[in-house]
Amino acid sequence: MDERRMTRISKYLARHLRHDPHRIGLVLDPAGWVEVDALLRAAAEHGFPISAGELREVVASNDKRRYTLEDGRIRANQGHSVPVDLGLPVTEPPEVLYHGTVGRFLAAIRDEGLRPMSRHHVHLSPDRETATRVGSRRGVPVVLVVAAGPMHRDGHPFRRSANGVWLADHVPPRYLRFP
Ligand code: HQG
Repeated sequence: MDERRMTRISKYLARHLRHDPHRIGLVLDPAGWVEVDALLRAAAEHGFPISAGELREVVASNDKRRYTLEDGRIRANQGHSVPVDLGLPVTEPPEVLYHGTVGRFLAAIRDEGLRPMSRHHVHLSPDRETATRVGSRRGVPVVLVVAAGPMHRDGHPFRRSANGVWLADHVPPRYLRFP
């Protein structure tokens, strides 16, 4: 499959497994899973046929391992805006994590810290390179350093998604270091 087709399928999955399952008549279970058969049927009925082989290939070779396929079901590993409980355990984070953003958000972030905005969690990266990539989606990236160790010891829960993204409910400004 060529790169463009892969990206199109991945974006289609993100839209319907994270944000808008109802658009194609899908219902996610409380943990975000849907039967693969139901997904493929719904996609075909709504003008975007995907073969089972293509789905497997997209899941297996996705650059960020965005999806998990198991026991005939599929779900997005993170990034939902619809309410789902991924059932991820609270986990001790590394001392330092990173968040990639852009200059125009800095004033608000200094003021109120990092907020989940339209997602369920604030997304934090384990390394600077990843955070830089995340920030670059919106413009010239600015990487903030998050004092995850102290935050954890102060009782803030951290979780890690199946693809290595660290998730927090909110990062108060005192745990952030700005460049
Ligand atoms: C910013 C992609 C104003 C925040 C990536 C970000 C990631 C604030 C934007 C994943 C703010 C939200 C998530 C505040 C945070 N005031 N702006 N108080 N607090 N922001 O897309 O972290 O390709 O929801 O800095 O790789 O950019 O979808 O979050 O710029 O892992 O798999 O508000 O999305 O993964 O944007 O990206 P997002 P994000 P996928």
